[in-house]
Amino acid sequence: MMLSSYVTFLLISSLFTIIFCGNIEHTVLRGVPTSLHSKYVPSKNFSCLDGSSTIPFEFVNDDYCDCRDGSDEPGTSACPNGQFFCENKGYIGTLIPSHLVGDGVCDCCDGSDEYETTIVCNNTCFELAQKTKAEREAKQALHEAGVIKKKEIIATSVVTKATRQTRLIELEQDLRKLEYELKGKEELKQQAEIPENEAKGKHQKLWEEQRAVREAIARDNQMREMFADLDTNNDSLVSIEELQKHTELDTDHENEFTAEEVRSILGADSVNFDEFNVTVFEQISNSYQKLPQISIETPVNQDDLAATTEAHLKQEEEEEEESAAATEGDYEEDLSHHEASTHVATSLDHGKHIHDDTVPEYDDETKRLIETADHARNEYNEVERKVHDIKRQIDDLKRQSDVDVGIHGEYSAFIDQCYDYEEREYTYRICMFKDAKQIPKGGGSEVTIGYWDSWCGPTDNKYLRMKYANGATCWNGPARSLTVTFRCGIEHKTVDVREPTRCEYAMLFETPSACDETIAIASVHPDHEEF
Ligand SMILES: *[C@@H]1O[C@H](CO)[C@@H](O)[C@H](O)[C@H]1NC(C)=O
Ligand SMILES: *[C@@H]1O[C@H](CO)[C@@H](O)[C@H](O)[C@H]1NC(C)=O
Ligand SMILES: *[C@@H]1O[C@H](CO)[C@@H](O)[C@H](O)[C@H]1NC(C)=O
Ligand SMILES: *[C@@H]1O[C@H](CO)[C@@H](O)[C@H](O)[C@H]1NC(C)=O
Ligand SMILES: [Ca+2]
Ligand SMILES: [Ca+2]
Ligand SMILES: [Ca+2]
Repeated sequence: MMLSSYVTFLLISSLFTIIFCGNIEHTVLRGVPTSLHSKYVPSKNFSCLDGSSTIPFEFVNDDYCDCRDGSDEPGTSACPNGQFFCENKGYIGTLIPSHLVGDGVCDCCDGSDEYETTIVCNNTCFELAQKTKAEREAKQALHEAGVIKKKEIIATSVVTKATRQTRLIELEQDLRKLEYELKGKEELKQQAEIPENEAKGKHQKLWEEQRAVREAIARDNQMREMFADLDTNNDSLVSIEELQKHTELDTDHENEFTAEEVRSILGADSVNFDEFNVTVFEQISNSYQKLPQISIETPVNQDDLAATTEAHLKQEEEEEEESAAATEGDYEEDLSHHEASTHVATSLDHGKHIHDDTVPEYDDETKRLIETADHARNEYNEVERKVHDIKRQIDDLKRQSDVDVGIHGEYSAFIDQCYDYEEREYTYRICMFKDAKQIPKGGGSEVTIGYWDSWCGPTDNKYLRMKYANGATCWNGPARSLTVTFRCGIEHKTVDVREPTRCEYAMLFETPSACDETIAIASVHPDHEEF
């Protein structure tokens, strides 16, 4: 582990700066990096590399720590902070902490850290070099193949972008035309609707007037009949005694229907026809019930009365149904009409049709006007639908061209694409530049783990990562979010999903779009073949 991390460090930082010399056999210079040989001159006193002190050269590598920075003991483990240089001939020279020198474990691939121990280290530098080379070549091959695909994506992106632009211009022209057409259609619609509304209004008003007349007549008939019924002694007056028989008019059902209560309805001891019409009828018409004929002469017990009334009502309902069936051809049957009529029928026969609310059929002229207006409306709606459709297309195109698909459009293949990743418990679905979801495999509701937010790679490689934020809130926690990291691959595919911190998901995604031209080109660079 230690070795490989140093290898990496040196690969990155000083691949070209390390000069390899073939024959450093001076044990005094053991562990000294080649680049620092000029500082270690046996004929001179040694100055610690940090300048803290100067010591005789014999103190270098004498297994006693003299310099604060450990620079006098590169070849021993005397200084805790010393650094030993493995020459690693055939591979890459590396620095290791000097406490690893002579610890019985081979840390340098050339075994030079164990020169004093009895351990014989196998020199693995050659194999390491082979392995590293193979790995690097594989990586280069991958990037090479990926870059070919990436270039195709970029080429397609250029074409798509141009097509999109052309289409956008076309659509915007179409939209202007259609909006102009729509304006015309709207005017036509309004023009057609004016006479239509007038005719409909006229028709409605006429019908309402007729209905009002019909209702007034019905009311008068009811009222007249009720007065005649009530005036049992035919003296053209309704007296307290006459009304008192109608106990159904008693509003508080606790006590009897007293003379006082009846007087308060009549407003006097008796009322004539006109007074009845103006002051009494409205008060009692809803509750009033005709007394059965026998009840006038002989008092009857309550049960009989109830039974008679019930039979009477039933008969009325039946009659009502018959009459409704009979009028079906003239009026559209509807529920409210039927209910209203039945209700009225409980008070008086003549009330049957006063709440009939069905508007009669329009006359031919009105029908023609409605037809014309309908036609104008349909034409308007048709154009309006087209306008909506074009606007939606324009929005889609604009949305697509607004997406940041990389400097050269290398991520353009992601537009409107979704990718699934199957895991044991969940399917993770990422819809690029839109959202990411976690879908339970055993059923249950899917959870949005983030909505497209931004590219969030480091400043020198912004397109390395993307962020999906503001997902569904965790129970008792923050909103879910997802970071996608891209790496070079031949296909677009998710290769790993994790939740390293609660509610913060991490996805690793392979795509040719992330392949690197410089790595691909490096394979033909001869300098890299040597160590
Ligand atoms: C080394 O340093 C000592 C005293 O610190 C001095 O006497 C000696 O001359 C120096 N030797 C060299 C080679 O400079
Ligand atoms: C060196 O390699 C041989 C066989 O290849 C192995 O038996 C031996 O243990 C190795 N020595 C060390 C120190 O790893
Ligand atoms: C009142 O007149 C009606 C018919 O007009 C009649 O049937 C009834 O018997 C008369 N009642 C009395 C009490 O005269
Ligand atoms: C009853 O009174 C109304 C006014 O409230 C009136 O229009 C109607 O003609 C009167 N009916 C009779 C039959 O007098
Ligand atoms: Ca020393
Ligand atoms: Ca060691
Ligand atoms: Ca009377």
